Amino acid sequence: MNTKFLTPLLISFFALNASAQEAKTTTAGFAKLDTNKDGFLSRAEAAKEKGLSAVFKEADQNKDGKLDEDEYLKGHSMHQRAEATEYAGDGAVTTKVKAALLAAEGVPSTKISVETVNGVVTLSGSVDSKDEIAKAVKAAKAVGGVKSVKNLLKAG
Ligand SMILES: [Ca+2]
Ligand SMILES: [Ca+2]
Repeated sequence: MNTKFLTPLLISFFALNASAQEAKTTTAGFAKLDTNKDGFLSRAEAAKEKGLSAVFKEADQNKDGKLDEDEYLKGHSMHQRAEATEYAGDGAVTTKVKAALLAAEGVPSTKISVETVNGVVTLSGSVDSKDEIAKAVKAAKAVGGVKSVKNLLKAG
């Protein structure tokens, strides 16, 4: 057999197979949410997928108050994207807070752990004095994108 002709055939076969597989997985997500099997997702059905409710109205393009499969796929990628953006935001805030602590005078930045969830920064760890805690909190609060600072730092 001439492999020169067989190889591209095989490649296209696998490519087709892979995309069919992907479509099947997303459709399975829709089928799982559509508990009454009417081919649409009501608000209550959509609520079972985390983040989908928030984009429901936007995803419901024909404004019939329910999502068909295409609308679901659109909504699904919308909230996936929104979550990814939010996550990057928190990561950036953590980086900026760490830099601010490092730059702040009288703050033992290496002893402080920084965590950010939806813009809320949590500082934890043990430092030497209450003065250091106050300075660390002040420096963190001054960082852009920080909604509030939760202080779990201990002195002693
Ligand atoms: Ca349904
Ligand atoms: Ca709709």
